[in-house]
Amino acid sequence: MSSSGHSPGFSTGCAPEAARIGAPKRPVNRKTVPMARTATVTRTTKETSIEVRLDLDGSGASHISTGIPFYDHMLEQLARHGGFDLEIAATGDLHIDTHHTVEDVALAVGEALRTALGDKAGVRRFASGLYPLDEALVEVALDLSGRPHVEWNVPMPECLPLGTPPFDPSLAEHAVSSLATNAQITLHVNLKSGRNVHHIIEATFKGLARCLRDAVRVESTGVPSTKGTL
Ligand SMILES: [Mn+2]
Repeated sequence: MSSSGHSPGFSTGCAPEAARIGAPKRPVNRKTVPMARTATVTRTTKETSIEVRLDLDGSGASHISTGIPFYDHMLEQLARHGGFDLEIAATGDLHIDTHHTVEDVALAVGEALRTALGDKAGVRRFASGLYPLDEALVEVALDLSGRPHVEWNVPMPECLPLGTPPFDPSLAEHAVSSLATNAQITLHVNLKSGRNVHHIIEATFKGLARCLRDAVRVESTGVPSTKGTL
């Protein structure tokens, strides 16, 4: 039996001073209270107005409206294959072109990812894979490193912009790198093969989603870094 004074069998009629002052009125078992990994990001500039809600531990449900149908289609892939719940409501200066809206939505989603991940306690951290879509094959590897770094090796075949308003294929790199930069992840994307631009971009978003799903999975305790922080 310990002589610390905490044992209920060791009655002195009075608990030690430090134990009485520091003790919570209703003890909480932290292990039974899961941390919500969610974020809400509002981003407003003269070019765009964006609201993003993200739940990393969702069901893949999404409600996405950017005003750019092809981009909505890609962001739905992110939610579905990431296992996230994702809501995005964006309005932007589409009368100029789709560039600002694509970029700012990606920045907001990246910020939501970074915020929802918190201190990254227990996360798997690394993920990679090969993702096919018909003839297209894309390799994605990422690290929730806390250091934004993007290697994009996806030579896009000549292609007309996709959808109306148009999503120019060159915006795929801008979207993915903006997201990764604000999420503070290290990301490599390599096109292994592919001819259809829709397929190449969609395989990229699906691969990014699947890697994020794997990397954010909580599989232990503590921060997975010898530095002690990510
Ligand atoms: Mn598609």
